Amino acid sequence: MFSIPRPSRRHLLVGGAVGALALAATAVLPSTNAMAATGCAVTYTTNSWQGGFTATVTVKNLGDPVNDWTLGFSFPDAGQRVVQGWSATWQQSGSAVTARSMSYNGSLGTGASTTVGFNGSWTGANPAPTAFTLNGTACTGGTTPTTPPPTTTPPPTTPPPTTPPPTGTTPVAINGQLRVCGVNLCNRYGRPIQLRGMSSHGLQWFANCYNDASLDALAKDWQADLFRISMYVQEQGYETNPTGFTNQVNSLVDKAEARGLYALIDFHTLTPGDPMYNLDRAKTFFAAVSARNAAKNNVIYEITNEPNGVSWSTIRNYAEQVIPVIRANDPDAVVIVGTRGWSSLGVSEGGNSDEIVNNPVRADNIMYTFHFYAASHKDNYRNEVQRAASRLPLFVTEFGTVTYTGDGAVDTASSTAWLDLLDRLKISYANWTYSDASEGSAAFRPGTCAGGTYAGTSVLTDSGNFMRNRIRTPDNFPTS
Ligand code: IDC
Repeated sequence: MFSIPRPSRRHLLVGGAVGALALAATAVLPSTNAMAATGCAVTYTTNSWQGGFTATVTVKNLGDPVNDWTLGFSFPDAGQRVVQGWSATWQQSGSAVTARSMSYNGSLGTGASTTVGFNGSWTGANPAPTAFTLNGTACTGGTTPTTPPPTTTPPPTTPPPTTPPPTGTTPVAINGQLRVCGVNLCNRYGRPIQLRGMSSHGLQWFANCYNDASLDALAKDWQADLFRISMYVQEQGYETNPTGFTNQVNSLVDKAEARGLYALIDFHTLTPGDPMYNLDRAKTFFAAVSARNAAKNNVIYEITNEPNGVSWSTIRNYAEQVIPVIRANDPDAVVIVGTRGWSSLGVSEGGNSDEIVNNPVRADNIMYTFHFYAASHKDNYRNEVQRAASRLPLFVTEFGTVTYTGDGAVDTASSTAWLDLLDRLKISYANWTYSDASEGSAAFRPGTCAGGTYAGTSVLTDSGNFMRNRIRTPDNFPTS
């Protein structure tokens, strides 16, 4: 059978002309020999724009199972370069490129496939490579060293899909394990998606708001994709009872999983603003939650909420110590790193995103946090997000429709401008808060959580109504 070119992907949100290339070079023939069988099929797809591209490479093992693998190919044009890869160790020498498997995707059974990718640059032209090898064997189809493949079997007319179609309709059932590709958050089809959801308030204060009924309402009535679990570290939070808060977070991860919601585990540092103050606690906490939740595909880790009063290099140093702790247990999960000035990309402390672009965290599959409060943060912040979004993967893990105090009236005009921007850029978000706190940012009226009814609009504040209307619109997640 022959695989067909995959459809061209959505373009990245980067200025300039967008082109798409798709290539599939395979001749897949059944193996009939028990001797060491080799063979492979590769699909290489790019989103390309002037000077840059993102490549998604799916490798299918048609031979005997392997425990690790090296993919090889050559760029046809001398100006093509791998800039930053993911899900493999990428190297380039001249035009020859290799991608070595990671510990978590090295084992590939017969017929199994895995997807890796990279951001690249090009100068003259950006043609797709035409020949690939897997552990030295050309990826032209299933072959055995000694027996020629039978030629009598007619090929089926359609190839099996590389990624099976979803078996459910929840956000996690459709999108599966997420990963960062280029500046986007991508689903298991390698397509950019936006997750829209709500943040809890501090678990130490509002535990009674997070239960089966409230999470049912979030998943079914609000049609949300995401639940942010905001675990304060200070203010009577984690530091006072590490085991208790760790268990509480884990149980909410399970409740999110049961409803097909992504769970964003927020290590909610706020005061003091230096994340290093909590470094040891962060390592202990993330070692525990990443080990416990490694097998799940709905978990995203947010390692520090709002660093403030510290340099970007300190935040980066913190990230480069905490991320390996998570990766050791849960190598494929997306990790989100807070930014300077209360996660304002530096803007609230007189900086901007250049400090991150010039000095990024040395880890792959990560995103950077941006927070805003719509009544306080307006055009200059929106402009910076728009500018940064073509260069950095951004995730709005928290925002309010009100002022930065968390209180006051909904600023409908500014909130609408913000969410329209995030929708257009496919930037995921969580709104502060899914709680009945006596403050304008809370979605529920005071006393709602004691009452136990969460669905519908009668329990909602102005902010809750505004957010439910935004979040309930269809996601239209891509499924191929
Ligand atoms: C606020 C809560 C408020 C609480 C205060 C201090 O709404 O009830 O007393 O924290 O813990 C943030 C923070 C978030 C803030 C929120 C609103 O991440 O913890 O919550 N905010 O002030 N950054 C900007 C605004």
